[in-house]
Amino acid sequence: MLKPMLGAIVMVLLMGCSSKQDAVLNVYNWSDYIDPAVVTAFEAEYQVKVNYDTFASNEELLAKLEGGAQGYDVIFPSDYMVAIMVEEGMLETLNHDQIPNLSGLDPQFANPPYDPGSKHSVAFTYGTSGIGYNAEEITEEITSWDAFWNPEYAGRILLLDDVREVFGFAFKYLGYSVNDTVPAHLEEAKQLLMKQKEYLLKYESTMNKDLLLTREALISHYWAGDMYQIMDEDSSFAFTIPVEGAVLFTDCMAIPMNAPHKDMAYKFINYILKPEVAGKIVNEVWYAMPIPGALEYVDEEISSDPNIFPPDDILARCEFLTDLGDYNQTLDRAWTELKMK
Ligand code: N2P
Repeated sequence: MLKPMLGAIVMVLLMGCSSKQDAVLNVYNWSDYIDPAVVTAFEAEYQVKVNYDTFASNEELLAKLEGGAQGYDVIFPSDYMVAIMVEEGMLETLNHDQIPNLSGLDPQFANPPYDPGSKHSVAFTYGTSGIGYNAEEITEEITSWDAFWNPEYAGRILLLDDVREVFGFAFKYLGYSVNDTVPAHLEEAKQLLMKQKEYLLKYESTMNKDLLLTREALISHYWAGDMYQIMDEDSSFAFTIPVEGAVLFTDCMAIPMNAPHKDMAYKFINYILKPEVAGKIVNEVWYAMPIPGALEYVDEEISSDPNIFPPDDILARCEFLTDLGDYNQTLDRAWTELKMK
């Protein structure tokens, strides 16, 4: 009599333990985009194991999910990619009651054009791309995208491995919108980028830091915060948002429709929005977060930097990417041709 009862008690205890161990959250984010201490603190507070995986572009994220990846609970698509994913029915309609800290989001970011009312996404960070370079070797001040065609930098130039970012800056350089859909303009941009390949080291979005720090690369098309992470390590480097303007982005948090741990996903998103947590993240990744209450936790050096928290005059020459619908295929074809040649 006692034995089976003991057995049952042991079973219950074991199940209790294993369900604790089973508490898991699978996060899929851009690389170098969180303070690891924030993840550790979240794991401790919620008794959960966070599996953290990274991607290098919106298109990689989309392809991964379209390819049938099932396990992700929180993903970080940018603005235009949120629109694409909503259109494809890939994102959970968010229950705002489970994200009380949404109330701390800057109202401008709470109702964005790519996702009115933040129905499927929550703004995480914002910023621009631009040009990072070794200012000890390049003594002239870089102000224009034309630097990428400077033969003096031949073989040491990196461009982001990112279709929208590359055509985006090429369009800006030509005086068009980053969202241009005129085929003749695309051809013009493609020819220009084809010529640029003579000077290119490679299209790259993740190894840029190493390549710059080891001096293999001299100059890179890069996102501001990532470049500031390098500048924090080595003061030889500088960053600029070119005069012609650049891509402006809002990266977001979202829950895939088929996420296995939705409750925990909500807890994670809500946690990231806490002002003191957001402040820690900004200090680590050097990207702005649209949470006014977080500013008191952000180092003055960061919050006062116009490349990180861009003021209106810089914002005015930059542009958000939008979903181009069917034209994406035309752009993708041009991108494939460019990379293959
Ligand atoms: C973070 C990359 C930011 C991506 N490392 C810009 N959308």
